[in-house]
Amino acid sequence: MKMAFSHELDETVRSVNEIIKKGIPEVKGLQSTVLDSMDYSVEAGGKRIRPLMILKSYELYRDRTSGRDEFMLPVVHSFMCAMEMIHTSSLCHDDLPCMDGDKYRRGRESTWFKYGEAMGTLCGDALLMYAPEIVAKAYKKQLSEYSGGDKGITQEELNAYSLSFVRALDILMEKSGVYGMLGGQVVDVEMTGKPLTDEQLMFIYKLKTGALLQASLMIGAVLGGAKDEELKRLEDIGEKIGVAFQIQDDILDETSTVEVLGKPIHSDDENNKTTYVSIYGLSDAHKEVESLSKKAIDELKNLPDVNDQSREFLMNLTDMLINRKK
Ligand code: GRG
Repeated sequence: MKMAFSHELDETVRSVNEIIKKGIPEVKGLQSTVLDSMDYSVEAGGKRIRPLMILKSYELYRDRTSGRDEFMLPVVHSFMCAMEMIHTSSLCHDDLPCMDGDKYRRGRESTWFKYGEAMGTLCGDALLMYAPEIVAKAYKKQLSEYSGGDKGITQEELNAYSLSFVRALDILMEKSGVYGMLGGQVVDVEMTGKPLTDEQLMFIYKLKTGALLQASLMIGAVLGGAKDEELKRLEDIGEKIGVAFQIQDDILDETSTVEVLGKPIHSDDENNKTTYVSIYGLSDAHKEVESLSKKAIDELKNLPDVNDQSREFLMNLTDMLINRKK
Protein backbone atom coordinates (compact mmCIF):
# COMPACT_ATOMS: atom_id res chain seq x y z
CA MET A 1 0.00 0.00 0.00
CA LYS A 2 1.28 3.48 -0.87
CA MET A 3 2.62 5.25 2.23
CA ALA A 4 0.64 8.46 1.68
CA PHE A 5 -2.59 6.51 1.25
CA SER A 6 -1.91 4.37 4.28
CA HIS A 7 -1.64 7.53 6.37
CA GLU A 8 -4.78 9.06 4.84
CA LEU A 9 -6.66 5.80 5.42
CA ASP A 10 -5.66 5.64 9.09
CA GLU A 11 -6.76 9.24 9.61
CA THR A 12 -10.07 8.71 7.83
CA VAL A 13 -10.81 5.49 9.75
CA ARG A 14 -10.12 7.41 12.97
CA SER A 15 -12.71 10.04 12.08
CA VAL A 16 -15.17 7.36 10.90
CA ASN A 17 -14.75 5.62 14.27
CA GLU A 18 -15.61 8.85 16.06
CA ILE A 19 -18.75 9.27 13.96
CA ILE A 20 -19.80 5.68 14.68
CA LYS A 21 -19.08 6.00 18.40
CA LYS A 22 -21.44 8.98 18.61
CA GLY A 23 -24.19 6.91 16.97
CA ILE A 24 -24.13 4.05 19.48
CA PRO A 25 -26.96 4.38 22.00
CA GLU A 26 -26.13 4.96 25.65
CA VAL A 27 -25.97 1.91 27.93
CA LYS A 28 -28.74 2.58 30.45
CA GLY A 29 -32.15 1.35 31.55
CA LEU A 30 -33.50 -2.11 32.25
CA GLN A 31 -32.54 -3.26 28.76
CA SER A 32 -28.90 -2.24 29.40
CA THR A 33 -27.55 -5.74 28.69
CA VAL A 34 -28.56 -5.56 25.07
CA LEU A 35 -27.30 -1.97 24.82
CA ASP A 36 -23.99 -3.10 26.29
CA SER A 37 -23.76 -5.94 23.77
CA MET A 38 -24.48 -3.48 20.91
CA ASP A 39 -21.68 -1.23 22.14
CA TYR A 40 -19.34 -4.23 22.57
CA SER A 41 -20.00 -5.57 19.06
CA VAL A 42 -19.75 -2.27 17.18
CA GLU A 43 -16.88 -0.86 19.25
CA ALA A 44 -14.87 -4.06 18.62
CA GLY A 45 -13.77 -2.27 15.48
CA GLY A 46 -13.32 -3.85 12.10
CA LYS A 47 -12.05 -2.22 8.98
CA ARG A 48 -15.05 0.14 8.60
CA ILE A 49 -14.95 -0.31 4.84
CA ARG A 50 -18.66 0.26 4.31
CA PRO A 51 -18.97 3.60 6.18
CA LEU A 52 -15.73 4.71 4.51
CA MET A 53 -17.30 3.99 1.14
CA ILE A 54 -20.44 5.96 2.02
CA LEU A 55 -18.39 8.98 3.01
CA LYS A 56 -16.13 8.91 -0.04
CA SER A 57 -18.87 8.23 -2.57
CA TYR A 58 -20.83 11.14 -1.05
CA GLU A 59 -17.75 13.33 -1.53
CA LEU A 60 -17.56 12.30 -5.20
CA TYR A 61 -20.72 14.32 -5.93
CA ARG A 62 -21.43 16.77 -3.12
CA ASP A 63 -19.62 19.79 -4.63
CA ARG A 64 -22.11 19.98 -7.47
CA THR A 65 -24.85 21.65 -5.43
CA SER A 66 -23.99 24.43 -3.04
CA GLY A 67 -25.81 24.25 0.28
CA ARG A 68 -26.34 20.49 0.09
CA ASP A 69 -23.34 19.63 2.25
CA GLU A 70 -24.39 21.79 5.19
CA PHE A 71 -27.79 20.12 5.29
CA MET A 72 -26.79 16.62 4.27
CA LEU A 73 -23.52 15.82 6.12
CA PRO A 74 -25.19 14.86 9.46
CA VAL A 75 -27.55 12.63 7.45
CA VAL A 76 -24.58 11.02 5.69
CA HIS A 77 -23.02 10.36 9.10
CA SER A 78 -26.23 8.71 10.29
CA PHE A 79 -26.19 6.38 7.26
CA MET A 80 -22.55 5.51 8.00
CA CYS A 81 -23.59 4.46 11.54
CA ALA A 82 -26.63 2.59 10.25
CA MET A 83 -24.58 0.69 7.70
CA GLU A 84 -21.99 -0.37 10.27
CA MET A 85 -24.82 -1.46 12.60
CA ILE A 86 -26.46 -3.59 9.91
CA HIS A 87 -23.10 -5.11 8.97
CA THR A 88 -22.30 -5.82 12.64
CA SER A 89 -25.78 -7.27 13.12
CA SER A 90 -25.09 -9.71 10.28
CA LEU A 91 -21.80 -10.71 11.93
CA CYS A 92 -23.58 -11.30 15.29
CA HIS A 93 -26.13 -13.54 13.61
CA ASP A 94 -23.60 -15.27 11.36
CA ASP A 95 -21.53 -16.29 14.41
CA LEU A 96 -24.48 -17.86 16.26
CA PRO A 97 -24.39 -21.64 16.91
CA CYS A 98 -27.32 -22.09 14.50
CA MET A 99 -25.13 -20.62 11.74
CA ASP A 100 -21.29 -20.76 11.80
CA GLY A 101 -20.96 -21.16 15.57
CA ASP A 102 -17.81 -19.01 15.69
CA LYS A 103 -16.53 -18.03 19.14
CA TYR A 104 -14.20 -15.22 18.08
CA ARG A 105 -14.73 -12.15 15.93
CA ARG A 106 -12.78 -8.94 15.44
CA GLY A 107 -10.09 -10.18 17.81
CA ARG A 108 -12.39 -10.82 20.76
CA GLU A 109 -15.15 -13.14 21.90
CA SER A 110 -18.08 -13.14 19.48
CA THR A 111 -21.25 -11.56 20.81
CA TRP A 112 -23.19 -14.77 21.52
CA PHE A 113 -20.11 -16.38 23.10
CA LYS A 114 -19.74 -13.46 25.50
CA TYR A 115 -23.42 -12.68 26.20
CA GLY A 116 -25.11 -16.03 25.56
CA GLU A 117 -27.13 -17.16 22.60
CA ALA A 118 -30.38 -15.33 23.38
CA MET A 119 -28.64 -11.99 23.94
CA GLY A 120 -26.40 -12.57 20.88
CA THR A 121 -29.54 -12.95 18.77
CA LEU A 122 -31.22 -9.94 20.36
CA CYS A 123 -28.09 -7.84 19.89
CA GLY A 124 -28.23 -8.51 16.13
CA ASP A 125 -31.95 -7.71 16.13
CA ALA A 126 -31.43 -4.51 18.11
CA LEU A 127 -28.66 -3.26 15.80
CA LEU A 128 -30.81 -4.03 12.81
CA MET A 129 -33.74 -2.06 14.20
CA TYR A 130 -31.60 0.82 15.41
CA ALA A 131 -30.22 1.42 11.91
CA PRO A 132 -33.38 2.86 10.29
CA GLU A 133 -34.21 4.58 13.59
CA ILE A 134 -30.95 6.53 13.62
CA VAL A 135 -31.28 7.75 10.03
CA ALA A 136 -34.95 8.72 10.46
CA LYS A 137 -34.11 10.71 13.59
CA ALA A 138 -31.17 12.46 11.91
CA TYR A 139 -33.30 13.42 8.93
CA LYS A 140 -36.18 14.62 11.07
CA LYS A 141 -33.78 16.87 13.00
CA GLN A 142 -32.38 18.41 9.82
CA LEU A 143 -35.85 19.01 8.40
CA SER A 144 -37.07 20.74 11.52
CA GLU A 145 -33.95 22.96 11.62
CA TYR A 146 -34.01 23.90 7.97
CA SER A 147 -37.69 24.25 7.11
CA GLY A 148 -39.06 27.80 6.95
CA GLY A 149 -36.32 29.04 4.61
CA ASP A 150 -34.48 31.28 7.13
CA LYS A 151 -31.29 29.17 6.80
CA GLY A 152 -31.02 29.90 3.09
CA ILE A 153 -32.33 26.55 1.82
CA THR A 154 -35.53 26.76 -0.20
CA GLN A 155 -38.52 24.43 0.07
CA GLU A 156 -37.75 23.20 -3.43
CA GLU A 157 -34.23 22.24 -2.35
CA LEU A 158 -35.60 20.53 0.76
CA ASN A 159 -37.97 18.53 -1.43
CA ALA A 160 -35.03 17.38 -3.55
CA TYR A 161 -33.07 16.40 -0.41
CA SER A 162 -36.06 14.48 0.92
CA LEU A 163 -36.21 12.51 -2.30
CA SER A 164 -32.49 11.68 -1.97
CA PHE A 165 -33.08 10.59 1.63
CA VAL A 166 -35.94 8.24 0.76
CA ARG A 167 -33.93 6.74 -2.09
CA ALA A 168 -30.92 6.18 0.20
CA LEU A 169 -33.13 4.51 2.81
CA ASP A 170 -34.69 2.33 0.13
CA ILE A 171 -31.22 1.22 -1.05
CA LEU A 172 -30.12 0.49 2.53
CA MET A 173 -33.16 -1.67 3.26
CA GLU A 174 -33.32 -3.46 -0.08
CA LYS A 175 -29.63 -4.34 -0.18
CA SER A 176 -29.71 -5.62 3.43
CA GLY A 177 -32.85 -7.69 3.14
CA VAL A 178 -34.31 -10.58 1.23
CA TYR A 179 -33.19 -9.17 -2.15
CA GLY A 180 -29.73 -8.40 -0.76
CA MET A 181 -27.44 -9.69 1.99
CA LEU A 182 -30.08 -11.78 3.78
CA GLY A 183 -31.15 -13.43 0.51
CA GLY A 184 -27.53 -14.42 -0.16
CA GLN A 185 -27.15 -15.82 3.34
CA VAL A 186 -30.31 -17.93 2.89
CA VAL A 187 -28.85 -19.70 -0.14
CA ASP A 188 -25.47 -20.01 1.62
CA VAL A 189 -27.12 -21.72 4.61
CA GLU A 190 -29.32 -23.97 2.47
CA MET A 191 -26.46 -25.07 0.23
CA THR A 192 -23.95 -25.77 3.01
CA GLY A 193 -22.36 -29.18 2.46
CA LYS A 194 -23.65 -29.37 -1.09
CA PRO A 195 -21.82 -28.76 -4.37
CA LEU A 196 -22.60 -25.39 -5.94
CA THR A 197 -22.96 -24.36 -9.56
CA ASP A 198 -21.10 -21.25 -10.68
CA GLU A 199 -24.41 -19.42 -10.82
CA GLN A 200 -25.29 -20.34 -7.22
CA LEU A 201 -21.81 -19.41 -5.96
CA MET A 202 -21.97 -16.00 -7.65
CA PHE A 203 -25.53 -15.43 -6.39
CA ILE A 204 -24.30 -16.00 -2.83
CA TYR A 205 -21.20 -13.80 -3.21
CA LYS A 206 -22.99 -10.95 -4.95
CA LEU A 207 -25.77 -10.83 -2.39
CA LYS A 208 -24.23 -11.96 0.90
CA THR A 209 -21.14 -9.79 0.57
CA GLY A 210 -21.58 -7.60 -2.50
CA ALA A 211 -24.96 -6.09 -1.65
CA LEU A 212 -23.79 -4.00 1.35
CA LEU A 213 -20.71 -2.78 -0.54
CA GLN A 214 -22.91 -1.78 -3.49
CA ALA A 215 -25.31 -0.10 -1.09
CA SER A 216 -22.47 1.85 0.54
CA LEU A 217 -21.28 3.32 -2.75
CA MET A 218 -24.85 4.03 -3.89
CA ILE A 219 -26.08 5.60 -0.63
CA GLY A 220 -23.20 8.08 -0.48
CA ALA A 221 -23.70 8.97 -4.12
CA VAL A 222 -27.46 9.45 -3.91
CA LEU A 223 -27.09 11.71 -0.85
CA GLY A 224 -24.45 13.67 -2.76
CA GLY A 225 -26.91 14.21 -5.61
CA ALA A 226 -25.74 11.64 -8.21
CA LYS A 227 -28.02 10.88 -11.16
CA ASP A 228 -29.61 7.49 -11.89
CA GLU A 229 -27.05 6.46 -14.52
CA GLU A 230 -24.24 7.34 -12.09
CA LEU A 231 -25.83 5.14 -9.40
CA LYS A 232 -26.00 2.26 -11.86
CA ARG A 233 -22.27 2.56 -12.56
CA LEU A 234 -21.52 2.51 -8.83
CA GLU A 235 -23.76 -0.51 -8.37
CA ASP A 236 -21.69 -2.37 -11.00
CA ILE A 237 -18.43 -1.30 -9.38
CA GLY A 238 -19.73 -2.37 -5.95
CA GLU A 239 -20.64 -5.79 -7.29
CA LYS A 240 -17.13 -6.39 -8.62
CA ILE A 241 -15.54 -5.17 -5.38
CA GLY A 242 -17.99 -7.36 -3.41
CA VAL A 243 -17.18 -10.59 -5.24
CA ALA A 244 -13.43 -9.84 -5.09
CA PHE A 245 -13.77 -9.09 -1.37
CA GLN A 246 -15.52 -12.40 -0.66
CA ILE A 247 -12.99 -14.44 -2.67
CA GLN A 248 -10.20 -12.70 -0.73
CA ASP A 249 -12.09 -13.62 2.48
CA ASP A 250 -12.05 -17.27 1.34
CA ILE A 251 -8.33 -17.05 0.57
CA LEU A 252 -7.57 -15.61 4.02
CA ASP A 253 -9.67 -18.33 5.66
CA GLU A 254 -7.24 -20.84 4.07
CA THR A 255 -3.95 -18.99 4.38
CA SER A 256 -4.04 -16.60 7.35
CA THR A 257 -3.75 -17.07 11.11
CA VAL A 258 -6.21 -16.55 13.97
CA GLU A 259 -3.95 -13.80 15.38
CA VAL A 260 -3.96 -11.77 12.17
CA LEU A 261 -7.62 -12.35 11.23
CA GLY A 262 -9.05 -12.02 14.74
CA LYS A 263 -11.47 -14.87 13.94
CA PRO A 264 -11.16 -18.63 13.38
CA ILE A 265 -9.42 -19.90 10.24
CA HIS A 266 -10.46 -22.95 8.19
CA SER A 267 -13.99 -22.07 9.19
CA ASP A 268 -15.29 -22.75 5.64
CA ASP A 269 -13.77 -26.23 5.65
CA GLU A 270 -15.09 -27.07 9.10
CA ASN A 271 -18.55 -25.77 8.18
CA ASN A 272 -18.50 -27.76 4.95
CA LYS A 273 -18.79 -24.67 2.77
CA THR A 274 -18.14 -24.74 -0.95
CA THR A 275 -16.14 -21.63 -1.82
CA TYR A 276 -14.38 -20.14 -4.84
CA VAL A 277 -11.11 -21.48 -3.39
CA SER A 278 -12.46 -25.00 -2.84
CA ILE A 279 -13.70 -25.12 -6.46
CA TYR A 280 -10.90 -23.35 -8.34
CA GLY A 281 -7.90 -23.44 -5.99
CA LEU A 282 -5.84 -20.66 -4.45
CA SER A 283 -3.94 -19.59 -7.53
CA ASP A 284 -7.05 -19.00 -9.67
CA ALA A 285 -8.74 -17.33 -6.72
CA HIS A 286 -5.87 -14.81 -6.46
CA LYS A 287 -6.11 -14.14 -10.20
CA GLU A 288 -9.86 -13.56 -10.02
CA VAL A 289 -9.52 -11.12 -7.10
CA GLU A 290 -6.90 -9.20 -9.04
CA SER A 291 -8.89 -9.15 -12.27
CA LEU A 292 -12.16 -8.01 -10.65
CA SER A 293 -10.43 -5.35 -8.58
CA LYS A 294 -8.59 -4.03 -11.64
CA LYS A 295 -11.88 -3.75 -13.53
CA ALA A 296 -13.49 -1.92 -10.61
CA ILE A 297 -10.53 0.47 -10.39
CA ASP A 298 -10.73 1.17 -14.15
CA GLU A 299 -14.44 1.92 -13.84
CA LEU A 300 -13.77 4.28 -10.93
CA LYS A 301 -11.11 6.00 -13.05
CA ASN A 302 -13.66 6.59 -15.81
CA LEU A 303 -16.44 8.10 -13.67
CA PRO A 304 -17.22 11.50 -15.22
CA ASP A 305 -17.44 14.78 -13.37
CA VAL A 306 -16.54 13.65 -9.83
CA ASN A 307 -14.21 14.92 -7.10
CA ASP A 308 -10.76 13.64 -8.02
CA GLN A 309 -9.41 13.25 -4.48
CA SER A 310 -12.33 11.05 -3.42
CA ARG A 311 -12.07 9.03 -6.62
CA GLU A 312 -8.37 8.48 -5.90
CA PHE A 313 -9.23 7.39 -2.34
CA LEU A 314 -11.78 4.83 -3.57
CA MET A 315 -9.33 3.51 -6.18
CA ASN A 316 -6.62 3.10 -3.52
CA LEU A 317 -9.11 1.50 -1.13
CA THR A 318 -10.09 -1.06 -3.78
CA ASP A 319 -6.43 -1.77 -4.46
CA MET A 320 -5.83 -2.22 -0.73
CA LEU A 321 -8.64 -4.77 -0.50
CA ILE A 322 -6.81 -7.05 -2.96
CA ASN A 323 -3.72 -7.08 -0.79
CA ARG A 324 -5.43 -7.05 2.60
CA LYS A 325 -4.21 -9.49 5.24
CA LYS A 326 -7.36 -9.34 7.38
C1 GRG B 1 -28.74 -8.64 9.52
C2 GRG B 1 -30.35 -8.31 7.59
C3 GRG B 1 -29.43 -9.19 8.36
C4 GRG B 1 -29.25 -10.45 7.93
C5 GRG B 1 -28.37 -11.41 8.55
C6 GRG B 1 -26.31 -13.70 9.00
C7 GRG B 1 -26.67 -12.93 7.78
C8 GRG B 1 -28.07 -12.52 7.58
C9 GRG B 1 -25.75 -12.57 6.85
C10 GRG B 1 -24.32 -12.88 6.98
C11 GRG B 1 -23.60 -12.12 5.95
C12 GRG B 1 -22.12 -12.26 6.08
C13 GRG B 1 -21.48 -12.56 7.39
C14 GRG B 1 -21.39 -12.09 5.00
C15 GRG B 1 -19.93 -12.13 4.99
C16 GRG B 1 -19.43 -10.80 4.56
C17 GRG B 1 -18.06 -10.56 5.02
C18 GRG B 1 -16.93 -10.95 4.14
C19 GRG B 1 -17.88 -10.01 6.23
C20 GRG B 1 -16.60 -9.57 6.77
O1 GRG B 1 -16.54 -8.18 6.51
P1 GRG B 1 -15.30 -7.32 6.94
O2 GRG B 1 -14.04 -8.04 6.54
O3 GRG B 1 -15.44 -7.36 8.52
O4 GRG B 1 -15.48 -5.96 6.42
P2 GRG B 1 -14.95 -6.27 9.59
O5 GRG B 1 -14.87 -7.04 10.88
O6 GRG B 1 -13.63 -5.74 9.14
O7 GRG B 1 -16.01 -5.22 9.65
